Amino acid sequence: METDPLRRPHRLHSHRHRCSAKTMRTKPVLCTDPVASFDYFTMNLALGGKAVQSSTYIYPTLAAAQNAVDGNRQSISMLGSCNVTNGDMNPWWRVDLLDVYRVTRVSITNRGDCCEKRIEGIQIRIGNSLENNGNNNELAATVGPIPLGNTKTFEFKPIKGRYVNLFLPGRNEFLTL
Ligand SMILES: [Ca+2]
Repeated sequence: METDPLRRPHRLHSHRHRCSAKTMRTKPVLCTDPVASFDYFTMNLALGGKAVQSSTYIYPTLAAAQNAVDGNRQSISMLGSCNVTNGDMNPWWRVDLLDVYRVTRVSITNRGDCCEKRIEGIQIRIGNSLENNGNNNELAATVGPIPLGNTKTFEFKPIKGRYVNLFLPGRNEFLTL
Protein backbone atom coordinates (compact mmCIF):
# COMPACT_ATOMS: atom_id res chain seq x y z
CA MET A 1 0.00 0.00 0.00
CA GLU A 2 1.37 3.35 -0.94
CA THR A 3 1.85 5.65 1.96
CA ASP A 4 1.97 9.37 2.06
CA PRO A 5 5.34 10.69 3.27
CA LEU A 6 3.62 13.80 4.49
CA ARG A 7 1.22 12.07 6.81
CA ARG A 8 1.66 12.68 10.51
CA PRO A 9 -0.36 10.00 12.27
CA HIS A 10 0.96 10.76 15.72
CA ARG A 11 -0.12 14.35 15.55
CA LEU A 12 -3.47 13.24 14.26
CA HIS A 13 -3.97 10.80 17.06
CA SER A 14 -3.12 13.45 19.57
CA HIS A 15 -5.94 15.82 18.78
CA ARG A 16 -7.88 14.95 15.69
CA HIS A 17 -10.68 12.63 16.69
CA ARG A 18 -13.24 12.04 19.34
CA CYS A 19 -14.26 8.66 17.95
CA SER A 20 -13.34 5.69 20.06
CA ALA A 21 -10.86 3.22 18.59
CA LYS A 22 -13.65 0.67 18.32
CA THR A 23 -15.85 3.10 16.46
CA MET A 24 -13.05 4.02 14.12
CA ARG A 25 -12.49 0.38 13.16
CA THR A 26 -16.07 -0.58 12.65
CA LYS A 27 -17.72 2.58 11.41
CA PRO A 28 -14.96 4.77 10.09
CA VAL A 29 -17.20 7.33 8.46
CA LEU A 30 -20.00 7.50 10.96
CA CYS A 31 -18.31 9.46 13.68
CA THR A 32 -19.26 12.96 12.69
CA ASP A 33 -20.75 15.01 9.90
CA PRO A 34 -18.53 15.74 6.90
CA VAL A 35 -15.64 13.31 7.02
CA ALA A 36 -12.53 13.12 4.96
CA SER A 37 -10.59 9.90 5.23
CA PHE A 38 -7.36 8.76 3.67
CA ASP A 39 -6.22 5.37 2.66
CA TYR A 40 -3.56 4.32 5.13
CA PHE A 41 -5.35 4.85 8.36
CA THR A 42 -9.06 5.43 8.09
CA MET A 43 -9.79 8.31 10.34
CA ASN A 44 -11.84 11.40 10.43
CA LEU A 45 -9.51 14.06 9.16
CA ALA A 46 -12.14 16.76 9.03
CA LEU A 47 -12.81 16.66 12.74
CA GLY A 48 -10.41 19.15 14.22
CA GLY A 49 -9.78 20.88 10.91
CA LYS A 50 -10.39 24.57 10.51
CA ALA A 51 -13.51 25.44 8.55
CA VAL A 52 -14.42 28.65 6.77
CA GLN A 53 -17.20 29.56 4.35
CA SER A 54 -18.08 32.17 1.78
CA SER A 55 -20.43 33.96 4.16
CA THR A 56 -22.29 33.18 7.37
CA TYR A 57 -26.01 33.48 7.90
CA ILE A 58 -27.23 36.14 10.34
CA TYR A 59 -26.82 33.92 13.41
CA PRO A 60 -23.03 33.67 13.56
CA THR A 61 -22.83 30.92 16.18
CA LEU A 62 -25.77 28.83 14.97
CA ALA A 63 -24.56 29.04 11.38
CA ALA A 64 -20.78 28.91 11.85
CA ALA A 65 -18.64 27.04 9.32
CA GLN A 66 -17.02 25.02 12.09
CA ASN A 67 -20.38 23.47 13.00
CA ALA A 68 -20.07 21.17 9.98
CA VAL A 69 -17.04 19.46 11.51
CA ASP A 70 -17.90 19.61 15.20
CA GLY A 71 -18.40 15.87 15.63
CA ASN A 72 -22.15 16.26 16.09
CA ARG A 73 -24.51 15.11 13.34
CA GLN A 74 -27.54 16.84 14.78
CA SER A 75 -29.21 18.00 11.57
CA ILE A 76 -31.84 20.40 12.91
CA SER A 77 -30.26 23.64 11.89
CA MET A 78 -31.57 25.78 14.74
CA LEU A 79 -29.92 23.49 17.28
CA GLY A 80 -26.57 24.94 16.24
CA SER A 81 -24.62 22.05 14.76
CA CYS A 82 -24.98 22.93 11.07
CA ASN A 83 -23.25 25.57 9.02
CA VAL A 84 -25.34 27.96 6.93
CA THR A 85 -24.14 30.53 4.42
CA ASN A 86 -26.13 33.42 3.10
CA GLY A 87 -28.09 32.80 -0.06
CA ASP A 88 -25.32 34.12 -2.25
CA MET A 89 -24.25 33.14 -5.75
CA ASN A 90 -21.62 30.36 -5.78
CA PRO A 91 -21.46 29.66 -2.03
CA TRP A 92 -18.67 27.51 -0.70
CA TRP A 93 -17.46 25.86 2.49
CA ARG A 94 -13.89 24.68 3.10
CA VAL A 95 -12.08 22.68 5.73
CA ASP A 96 -8.32 22.93 6.17
CA LEU A 97 -7.01 19.51 7.20
CA LEU A 98 -3.85 21.26 8.47
CA ASP A 99 -1.62 18.88 6.52
CA VAL A 100 -1.55 17.12 3.15
CA TYR A 101 -3.31 13.74 2.90
CA ARG A 102 -4.48 11.31 0.29
CA VAL A 103 -8.20 11.73 0.70
CA THR A 104 -10.37 8.85 -0.49
CA ARG A 105 -13.85 9.58 0.80
CA VAL A 106 -16.02 12.36 2.09
CA SER A 107 -19.27 11.90 4.00
CA ILE A 108 -21.90 14.61 4.01
CA THR A 109 -24.94 14.85 6.26
CA ASN A 110 -27.77 16.90 4.83
CA ARG A 111 -29.81 19.31 6.89
CA GLY A 112 -32.72 17.50 8.50
CA ASP A 113 -35.37 20.12 9.14
CA CYS A 114 -36.07 21.50 5.66
CA CYS A 115 -34.71 22.44 2.29
CA GLU A 116 -33.26 19.09 1.26
CA LYS A 117 -32.56 20.17 -2.33
CA ARG A 118 -30.19 22.95 -1.37
CA ILE A 119 -27.35 20.46 -1.21
CA GLU A 120 -27.81 19.15 -4.73
CA GLY A 121 -25.06 20.08 -7.14
CA ILE A 122 -22.37 20.66 -4.54
CA GLN A 123 -18.93 19.85 -5.90
CA ILE A 124 -16.40 18.18 -3.61
CA ARG A 125 -13.02 19.62 -4.50
CA ILE A 126 -9.71 18.65 -2.94
CA GLY A 127 -6.19 20.00 -3.32
CA ASN A 128 -3.54 22.34 -2.05
CA SER A 129 -4.41 25.54 -3.87
CA LEU A 130 -6.36 28.43 -2.45
CA GLU A 131 -6.92 29.89 -5.90
CA ASN A 132 -10.56 30.93 -6.14
CA ASN A 133 -10.80 30.09 -2.42
CA GLY A 134 -9.87 26.48 -3.17
CA ASN A 135 -12.78 25.98 -5.51
CA ASN A 136 -10.48 25.32 -8.47
CA ASN A 137 -8.96 22.23 -6.89
CA GLU A 138 -9.58 18.78 -8.35
CA LEU A 139 -13.19 17.67 -8.58
CA ALA A 140 -13.68 14.50 -6.54
CA ALA A 141 -17.45 14.08 -6.81
CA THR A 142 -20.69 15.97 -7.30
CA VAL A 143 -23.46 15.65 -4.75
CA GLY A 144 -26.88 14.49 -5.89
CA PRO A 145 -30.02 14.07 -3.81
CA ILE A 146 -29.59 13.26 -0.10
CA PRO A 147 -32.79 12.79 1.94
CA LEU A 148 -33.38 15.11 4.89
CA GLY A 149 -30.96 14.38 7.70
CA ASN A 150 -29.31 11.49 5.88
CA THR A 151 -25.61 10.94 5.38
CA LYS A 152 -24.04 9.96 2.08
CA THR A 153 -20.45 8.87 1.59
CA PHE A 154 -18.62 9.67 -1.62
CA GLU A 155 -15.65 7.46 -2.45
CA PHE A 156 -13.13 8.21 -5.16
CA LYS A 157 -9.55 7.61 -6.20
CA PRO A 158 -7.10 9.15 -3.74
CA ILE A 159 -6.64 12.87 -4.17
CA LYS A 160 -3.77 14.54 -2.42
CA GLY A 161 -4.61 17.75 -0.69
CA ARG A 162 -4.87 19.85 2.39
CA TYR A 163 -8.14 21.59 1.58
CA VAL A 164 -11.55 20.03 1.08
CA ASN A 165 -14.07 22.38 -0.49
CA LEU A 166 -17.78 21.98 -0.93
CA PHE A 167 -18.60 24.37 -3.74
CA LEU A 168 -22.03 25.09 -5.16
CA PRO A 169 -21.56 26.86 -8.49
CA GLY A 170 -24.10 28.56 -10.64
CA ARG A 171 -26.91 29.52 -8.35
CA ASN A 172 -27.86 31.61 -5.35
CA GLU A 173 -28.16 29.23 -2.43
CA PHE A 174 -27.88 28.79 1.31
CA LEU A 175 -25.17 26.14 1.66
CA THR A 176 -25.98 24.04 4.72
CA LEU A 177 -24.34 20.86 6.01
CA1 LIG B 1 -22.41 19.27 13.09
